Amino acid sequence: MADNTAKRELDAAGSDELSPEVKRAKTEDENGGENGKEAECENVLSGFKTSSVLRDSAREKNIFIHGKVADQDAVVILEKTPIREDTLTELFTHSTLKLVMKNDIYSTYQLQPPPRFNEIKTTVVCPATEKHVKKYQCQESYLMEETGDDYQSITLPYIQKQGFSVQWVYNILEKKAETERIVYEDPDPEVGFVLLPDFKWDQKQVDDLYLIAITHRRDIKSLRDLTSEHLPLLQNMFQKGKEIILQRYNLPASKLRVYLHYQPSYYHLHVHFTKLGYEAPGCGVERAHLLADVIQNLQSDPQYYKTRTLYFPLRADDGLLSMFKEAGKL
Ligand code: M7G
Repeated sequence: MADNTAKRELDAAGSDELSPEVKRAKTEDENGGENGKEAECENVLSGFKTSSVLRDSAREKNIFIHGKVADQDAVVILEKTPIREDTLTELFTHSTLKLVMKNDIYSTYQLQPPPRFNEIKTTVVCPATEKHVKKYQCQESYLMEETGDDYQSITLPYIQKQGFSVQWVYNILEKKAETERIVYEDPDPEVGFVLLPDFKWDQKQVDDLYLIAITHRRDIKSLRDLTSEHLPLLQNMFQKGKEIILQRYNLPASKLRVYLHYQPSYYHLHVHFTKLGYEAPGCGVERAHLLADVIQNLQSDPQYYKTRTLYFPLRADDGLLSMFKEAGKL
């Protein structure tokens, strides 16, 4: 059972102590966007044709589907959302109960709630590339070992040619998309960043809080590019990110897991802020590097990430894995 602080509804963020930036973000949220005020839109999925199920999980209550939307390849992710404590009274009052079985003191029911409690978080990638389809497919993975030289000779040329587009990141930085979702921005071109909800988070409860901080600098692809030159940037993101999350979501730093992925999917430096206790996809030790450790490592060795052997998982059909194989590294 999660703690009470985490269970607090996001409206609790209405504290008067909010900084001007955070207040601005909250006001914008109130005008549209979160907490059930989403605007209705055309149902782009009404003609969706399923080609295959890439992955599904009864435990996680989600399904990843590959298909077509108006002849374009698409990946659709459907995910049942958590049940919120603050909706329980309404849920119990307004639902219909159907008895499934009763035995002594035990009974099970099908509870049929009003439609608003039945929302399914839906993510659509369209047009989806083959790389997107592979990203979401259930696959065996392998732990790779990459020296600094391997990065230069194998990984770097590969990601320069084959990486996912980071257009969505530039759209955020240039205020062409998700503008109303921005929680905080430090506009400084050197140490500044934009903090906003990751699209994996529906923002209905802090239990699965997930924000990303995206740097304004566009010349840092990943952990591998970091040197002590970037310490002011990393410290600024860490410090301000923690402060804003405390003010807005009432979560102290001791409740946060703040990390970078290596390898990331998108090669534009960003930091993941997730709630400790929430098993966010990709938060395992083989992929997540705590920002606190990254900062300390760079303080003790300015070239730490240029020279260290780094380990990370790759899926069986990842093109990068083939490159490592061809180079006799697997
Ligand atoms: P990553 O470590 O590069 O890759 O993180 P991962 O997706 O394999 O973890 C990128 C993060 O950005 C992920 O947590 C994504 O869920 C998130 N993300 C990706 N896209 C395309 C978007 C987007 O369009 N908007 C937002 N807000 N988040 C996104």
